[in-house]
Amino acid sequence: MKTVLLAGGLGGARLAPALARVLGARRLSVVANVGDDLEWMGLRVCPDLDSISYALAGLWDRNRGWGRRGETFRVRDALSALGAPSWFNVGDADFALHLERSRLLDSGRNLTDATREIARKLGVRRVSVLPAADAYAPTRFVLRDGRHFEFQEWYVRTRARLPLRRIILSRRRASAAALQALHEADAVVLGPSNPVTSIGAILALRGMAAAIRQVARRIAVCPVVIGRPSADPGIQHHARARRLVLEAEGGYDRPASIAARYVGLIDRFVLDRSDRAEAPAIRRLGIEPVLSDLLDEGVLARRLSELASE
Ligand code: FO1
Repeated sequence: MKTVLLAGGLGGARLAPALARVLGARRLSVVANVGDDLEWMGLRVCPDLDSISYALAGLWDRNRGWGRRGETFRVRDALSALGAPSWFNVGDADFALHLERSRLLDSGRNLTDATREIARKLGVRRVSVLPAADAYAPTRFVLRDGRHFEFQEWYVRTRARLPLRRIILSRRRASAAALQALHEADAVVLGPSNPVTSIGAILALRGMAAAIRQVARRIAVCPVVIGRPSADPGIQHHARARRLVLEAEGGYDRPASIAARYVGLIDRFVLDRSDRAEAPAIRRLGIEPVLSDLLDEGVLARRLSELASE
């Protein structure tokens, strides 16, 4: 039994280690969004790939929701003192990873190979972490005031405060390794990540949707639990981004509205028990609603493992 998890940074970093424990690491491949990638100080930064690799290696800063635990920011501070841009906070050890990835890419390796090498050095055991695309494929935004921003400029620099008019997802080719993993999979899980800028950015890549439709069991996990907003300010920023992104797409930050984006692609949609009132609307979409506990990754991973093998 092989399972592929499609995911963004936060949702992927939380769920992937639990899923690896339940399924067995060899049986899991994680395809990470690359729409959040940016060029920073001449280096290629891949936040979602890195969050997932750090989490699988036990290095992820879960409280902050990105980067490594115990980071220092001396390079950022020194750059800032020199007058360099400093709105994107890259930690010192994280900087080292971006330097090494950029060196591997400059030496002719593709992002799939560079990611594999780095994950192995970080101590990721057996789980394959695969970029959704090898090409640079950033998500772009048209703001309501007409300005154009790349993902991180809007998300971090403005803290997702400016309303969006349009979201432009890259149509570059999906990576050969991601397509191959889907080809060999018995189940695919669309993770609890932003349905447009994380999962949608993966689905928009050429070849991806067709590869997913060929997998026997296709499951999505809802990224939202209604009425349980987190007290964590970092997460509020994340939730605001999701609301503005869905608004720009004419949708709502609710389970049934998110499930509607996946019609024709998935058979089952896992949502939190407390949102059971949404289940009939999901069933009317032709998708089977499955209730679980979305705030407990262990419980969720066990439920997903059952669904993947049923
Ligand atoms: N998120 C922030 O809110 N502020 C930051 O300064 C920031 C820096 C950063 C550096 C490296 C990295 O891998 C991620 C970083 N993130 C930061 C997180 C990132 O913007 C988002 O969490 C993801 O792109 C969303 O999935």
